[in-house]
Amino acid sequence: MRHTNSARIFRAAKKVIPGGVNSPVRAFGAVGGTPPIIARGHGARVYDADGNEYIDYVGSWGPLILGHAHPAVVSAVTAAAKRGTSFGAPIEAEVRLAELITGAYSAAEKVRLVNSGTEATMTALRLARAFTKRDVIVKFAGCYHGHSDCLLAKGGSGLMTLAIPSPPGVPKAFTALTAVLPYNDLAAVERFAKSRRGKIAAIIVEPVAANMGVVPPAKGFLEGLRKLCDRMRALLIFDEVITGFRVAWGGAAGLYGVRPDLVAFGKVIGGGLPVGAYGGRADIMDLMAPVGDVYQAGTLSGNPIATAAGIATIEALERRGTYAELERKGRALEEGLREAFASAGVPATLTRVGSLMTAFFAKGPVTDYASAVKSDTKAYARFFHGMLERGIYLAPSQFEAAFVSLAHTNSDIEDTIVAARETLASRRMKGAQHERR
Ligand code: KE4
Repeated sequence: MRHTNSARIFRAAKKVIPGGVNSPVRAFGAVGGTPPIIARGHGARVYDADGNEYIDYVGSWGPLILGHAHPAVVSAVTAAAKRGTSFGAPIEAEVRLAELITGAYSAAEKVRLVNSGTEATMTALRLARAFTKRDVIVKFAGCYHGHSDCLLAKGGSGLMTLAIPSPPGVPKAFTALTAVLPYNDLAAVERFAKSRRGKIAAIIVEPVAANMGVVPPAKGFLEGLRKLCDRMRALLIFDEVITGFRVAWGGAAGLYGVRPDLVAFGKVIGGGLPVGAYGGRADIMDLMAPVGDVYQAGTLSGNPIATAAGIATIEALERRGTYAELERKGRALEEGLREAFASAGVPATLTRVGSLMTAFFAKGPVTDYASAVKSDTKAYARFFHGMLERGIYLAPSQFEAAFVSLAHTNSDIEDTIVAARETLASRRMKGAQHERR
């Protein structure tokens, strides 16, 4: 594969953008090498500036559940743009998108649209603190809820990828109010709750963790958090920025039958355009200005273009059989990869919920941050590049998810498994095993 144009463009990027990227995980820091500059996408594929073609499992980190440049999304966005891109005034499309979200997700009696998952989780926490009149929040090591100050403590995603424990610039006073506990460890949460009686405003959790790689909730974990929040009169916040409309029509709340008090959305609800949302019980949401006094605002919140993309995406997902298809494709990829790792004798733990999955280079089981970080990230990096050379674009980090879309075909999945078999048998991986001994 030629990468001349990507190399040239990336050199230019680094002169004017820190690290040449507008989001750290894109820079290939964890896997090495120069990221291909993506020129276009179509369906399950992306094409780089040198014309190389890849089957894409990043999918813009989750939003592209329909695949790239889906006709319904492109025509909705084009038509909306012709009517004007933003008015800073109420429009019907934002009502329609809010109705689609509240119609699918019963715990969201009301929602407010914002422009990113970070804004959604940041505001949900502010709301929880205002509603409970308490300050302490609980999050879980390896979970990532965006880059707002009080949520950056021991986060996942790029913080894990780049091994940034608690980033500079965040006052200790801020993270001092954030307790970080082990994911899937209910006893640890109960112990902490006992020590902070009456002080905890909320527990925020990725109901399926996907920022330390995919780590499903242990049996009873989410139910236990729900009961504990009820007992201590704290709020349970589900961060469904990744899982919302991804793992089920009703999100992880619907899949596991646990009802949060507040929820954050992003990614899929914007269909590739900048949309986040927070929602929940109407009595809590009505504390938000202009009804109540809790403040959050946004120039482009609910804008016509982004809401058009979100509506087109969610309406396409409403079709019968969508999630059964995503489950079938996800299972086929998981089973094929598991067999490829086993026949190559490479220790791996595959985790999956629907179309969301990770292959950890670790014996496993992987149930939390401590077990996820045991993964052989050097081996992952070799696997990543072996797959990239064979036209398969995986997440450039062991601590992210692979996303299967409705655009991935059975032959895409089969080609991916063949590429995995070839990569795992290649000298490149042999080198990794040799190093490990
Ligand atoms: P954004 O602000 O990036 O829209 O959303 C933040 C966020 C909140 N909650 C969860 C569970 C998330 O996964 C995210 C963002 N996810 C990362 C990938 N794991 C976005 C990719 C990136 O940072 O470039």
